[in-house]
Amino acid sequence: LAENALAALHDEAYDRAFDRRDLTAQGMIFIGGRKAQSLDGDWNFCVDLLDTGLRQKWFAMQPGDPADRIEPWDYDPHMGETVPVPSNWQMLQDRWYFFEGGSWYTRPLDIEPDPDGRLFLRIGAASYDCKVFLNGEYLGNHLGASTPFFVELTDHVREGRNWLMLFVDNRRRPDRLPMQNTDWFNYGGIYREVSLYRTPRTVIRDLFVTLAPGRYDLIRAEIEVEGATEAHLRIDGLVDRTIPLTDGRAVIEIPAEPHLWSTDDPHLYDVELTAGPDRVTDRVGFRQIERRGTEILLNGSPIWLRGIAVHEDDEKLGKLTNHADLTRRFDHAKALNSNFMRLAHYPHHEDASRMADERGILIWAEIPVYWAIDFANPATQADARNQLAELVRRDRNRASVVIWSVGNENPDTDARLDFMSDLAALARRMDPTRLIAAACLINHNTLKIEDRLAEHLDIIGINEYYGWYDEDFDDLEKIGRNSDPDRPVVISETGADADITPQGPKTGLFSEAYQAEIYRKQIATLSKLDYVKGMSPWILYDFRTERRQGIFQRGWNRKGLIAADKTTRKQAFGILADFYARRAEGKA
Ligand code: GCB
Repeated sequence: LAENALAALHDEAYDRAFDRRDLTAQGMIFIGGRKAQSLDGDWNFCVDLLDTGLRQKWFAMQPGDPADRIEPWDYDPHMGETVPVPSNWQMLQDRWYFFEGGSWYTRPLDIEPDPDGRLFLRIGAASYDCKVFLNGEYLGNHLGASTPFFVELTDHVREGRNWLMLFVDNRRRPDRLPMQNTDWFNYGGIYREVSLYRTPRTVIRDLFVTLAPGRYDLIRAEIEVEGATEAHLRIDGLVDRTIPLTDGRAVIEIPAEPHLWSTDDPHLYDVELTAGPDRVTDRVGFRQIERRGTEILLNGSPIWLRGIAVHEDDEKLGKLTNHADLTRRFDHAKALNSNFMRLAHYPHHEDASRMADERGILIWAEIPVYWAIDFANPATQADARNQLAELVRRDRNRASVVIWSVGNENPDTDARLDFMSDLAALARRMDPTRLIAAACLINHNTLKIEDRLAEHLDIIGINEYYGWYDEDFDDLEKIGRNSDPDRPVVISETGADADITPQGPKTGLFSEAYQAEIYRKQIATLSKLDYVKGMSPWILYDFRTERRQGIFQRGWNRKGLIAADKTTRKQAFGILADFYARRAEGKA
């Protein structure tokens, strides 16, 4: 072992052996209504900055009594320190706060035999690169910090005790999404639920139900089943029909006039699909979201998006999401008189869009194509495409999700245009029923909204910080006048930091009063622009970020309307809430 390990230290091919990138959207199964066995709880844990575990093959170590060993082990995966899953290691121990690297999670898995069934492991999210091992066997590798992935264990488990090991690596790299440079905290670890699903041999892989584009009398269903020639679709009081499958697939349109889902009346239907012995369910709303010229239409009527941006971030929990945190978030959005939320800058927990479905809040969902990522790198592109595909497949039954966003503030190069227009096309192919957006660019020389990507989008997102990074507020008025976009603009970000702790200033930059003033001026200027069809100011809560170490920031971006305690509202909260109340009544 020692010799192998030494040789491996000099063998790059050895590292590449673990770079299969094969846990992708293709391996997804539909999980709605399935019974899951939770694998959450304590897992054995060890940080491994030097990747010793891969080279010493920790994943192949057999559990046993240390006293019986003939050589020393640097780590014992089967005993020792444990951490709770889900969690971010940064939130567990001070000494792990800035740790970026690989770490090992191990737990036993006791399996009862089921010759007629299949077994799938689902990992809700692991940041960023996750390699999966079972009983020493390498089963594959997933990239991307915020989307779920599946590993079929059927042919790999043995009866009785198995050992599951995950190597999770959050190192920032130039070819990742985002790359090294970002403005949110690089949380690591397995931070969403891990579950086991037992299915029959026949497996429903996918079910996408929606209104057919442009129609209110036609439901469109896309179905993918492995091992069946027909499936039966039921939608409460609307549809009850057996659908033939060709090669396990069907795309079908069925006459039906559903009661529409809207922000005022978020009506959901029970949906059930059976295929042989397999069965899944979902709760689905039906609505149209379209754009016409510079208008955004919800169920045919113009709508103005009264939004707020949010990160997945918490003082104590890190990137972990739970029901209480989501409930508070949506309560705050309602208190702002919002009808719209931007889930920045990566796919949030799936429960966020589920709650949005129930509470009637429209959602902008996005992938972390953020700033100057490695647009010319085909591996980066494959990673982005896969994250988009995983997000779309996970959430495309959510009526609340009206926008897929393919990027944020990316430099206008040819490589970026190819990369992002390809993502826009992929999103449209996978889902012809939603609008495509990105946070686009302003030409600061001509003072005009100008971005070659815009023609590939339905909505031009604009992040602008006039009064903050761009001091000359008059420029915003000029940009407003100089621009003449042919499609709707949503101000996807605007704002200013306010440190309301006792250390914070009382006036000027970083004061609460200054932030409030910026909101007043932004609202006054933006509400005069006809083509601006909504905004999602930056941001609901202060959030943790390594890049902000100024005296008023101290490790936090303080542009929140609410402080990091998620309780204390800053003045700007009320200003935005008043504006949205007037907007909602058609008075602003
Ligand atoms: C932006 C970015 C966002 C940052 C924000 C800021 O334009 O999109 O991720 O956090 O500005 O506060 O600078």
